[in-house]
Amino acid sequence: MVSARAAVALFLLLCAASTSHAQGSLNLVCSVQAEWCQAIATGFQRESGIRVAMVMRGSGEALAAIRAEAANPRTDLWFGGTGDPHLNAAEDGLTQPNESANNAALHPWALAQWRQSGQRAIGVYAGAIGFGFNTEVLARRNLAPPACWEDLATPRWRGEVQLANPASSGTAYVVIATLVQLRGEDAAFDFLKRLHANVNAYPRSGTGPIKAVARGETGVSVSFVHDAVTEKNAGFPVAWATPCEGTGYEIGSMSIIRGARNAAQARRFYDWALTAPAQRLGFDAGGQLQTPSNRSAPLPPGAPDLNAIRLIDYDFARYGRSAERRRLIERWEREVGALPR
Ligand code: S7P
Repeated sequence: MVSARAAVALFLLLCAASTSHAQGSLNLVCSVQAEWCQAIATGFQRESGIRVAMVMRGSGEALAAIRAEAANPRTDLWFGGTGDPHLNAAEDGLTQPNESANNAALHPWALAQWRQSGQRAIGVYAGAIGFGFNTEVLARRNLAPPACWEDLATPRWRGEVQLANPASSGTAYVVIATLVQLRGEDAAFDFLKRLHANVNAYPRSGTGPIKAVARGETGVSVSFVHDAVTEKNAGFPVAWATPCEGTGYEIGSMSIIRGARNAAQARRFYDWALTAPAQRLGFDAGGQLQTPSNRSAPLPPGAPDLNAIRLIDYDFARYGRSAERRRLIERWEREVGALPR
């Protein structure tokens, strides 16, 4: 015979199952770190009753997957990742316009991304590019921390630098676009070729280089500086600096996929992800330190303050264009990535 307690448990389970069935489901592609992705999937599911199926992909890889399934989209919403690929997706008609009542709560830079993309992508966080370095490795090798872009191309950094591969990584594309804006295109490629001689690996994902720094496998990385602080807070001997000449930044974004099968659920997630409590989850769950786009969401403790960093006036209209991104990545592969080291 079934006990009263077991019967109640079964009843609650059936209620939960039927609620989540009634609320439907959401297929999410997530381009931030694993702990944050898990936290938004479970947090939203708990709050809405909508069943969330989530896969994680870096920004460049998420764009490629969304493009590949455009005729028959399996993904409903793309959360996070650098802003340029979201702008590419908007331009190429892979995502759809959306307007949230929560737009009113956002910083101007988040709304600039929304306007720029024809209302198809919205900013959820921001972060600046800089250098992450392993203080113990540098001390052992008697190297002073890099202060300027130009430092990294000098022979003393030979074999000590990591940067992600721009063919797969949105982070690395922000680096290239930043250098082109700071120096002009030919001078930027000349710098990237000189830097190439110092690079020991181009990992696939944007966070690969700072994780290699944390493990002491390389002295320095070109990374988002918030990721360097995350590694430091995890106990690794990591410090960071931003380049004296100025640096670029990302508007980490969110987009609803055109033809999404679960469009109503995607819009509900979109509204939720712009709220201040949802924007705390990256820090609470995974120590992530990007600047949130909701003005009421506090800057996480220890997060780099973007107002204190010399940021360039990043031209998202130009460098977020599909043809420009493709052209610069192809040029990098031809003129830099293919060179021997
Ligand atoms: O979550 C940390 C972070 O640095 O990773 C995101 C991005 O997906 C990295 O993608 P790639 O592997 O394509 O470079 C950033 O948006 C985010 O700040």
